[in-house]
Amino acid sequence: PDTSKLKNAKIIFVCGGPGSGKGTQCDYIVQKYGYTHLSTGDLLREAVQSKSERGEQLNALMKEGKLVPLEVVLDLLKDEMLKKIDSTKGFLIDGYPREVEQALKFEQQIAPCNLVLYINANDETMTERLLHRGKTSGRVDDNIETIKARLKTFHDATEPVIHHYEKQGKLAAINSELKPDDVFKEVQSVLDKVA
Ligand code: B4P
Repeated sequence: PDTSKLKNAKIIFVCGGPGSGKGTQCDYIVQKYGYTHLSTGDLLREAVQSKSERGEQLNALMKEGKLVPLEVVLDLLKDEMLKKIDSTKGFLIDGYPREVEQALKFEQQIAPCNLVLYINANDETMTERLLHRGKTSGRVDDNIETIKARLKTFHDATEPVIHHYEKQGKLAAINSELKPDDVFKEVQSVLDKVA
């Protein structure tokens, strides 16, 4: 698709480990600041619903706690951004980038990001939250084996993204060990300066 319309879009990436509270904080942010929330995890789960062969492959990767191919995620994001660009003040892109290559490709093909929120919790906290959610979520990846694999993927592939943006001075790290409301106070102190 022609993405030239997107090149001046305001873009906030929301990064963090599995279960760190990314989606949770995005819901709060949308309520207060009115950005368009795009969760790559949600977009992929919708793609899986289609029951296509492609969907089956994506589901298998998610079940293993691995990243799906970069082109798949980038195409989903482009399509959704183009649908919303005329009516939005900016995009909150949740769960992306998950590897440095995703960051580079996005910025080459779409636009540079303005800010990266790093929602930061430790492995024990993230594991507990996901196991708790797993009791009712029905998600293929909220079980102990997959959670371990997701944490490994996060440390190996996604932490370098954090350092990449820290070096560029675009990173805002948020302590996500607190209650959701208190985490959001920290998020607001960052966004009030830029939003
Ligand atoms: P995601 O859907 O992004 O899954 P997630 O990391 O668990 O985040 P989510 O937003 O659901 O949960 P949150 O932390 O808010 O990704 C799933 C899979 O999709 C990946 O493993 C990968 O395979 C694939 N994928 C996604 N994006 C990709 C990409 N860009 N490239 C390649 N592959 C990709 O919350 C978790 C739980 O914690 C909730 O139950 C919540 O209620 C609770 N919680 C949150 N904050 C809390 C707090 N402060 N205190 C207590 N509980 C809290």
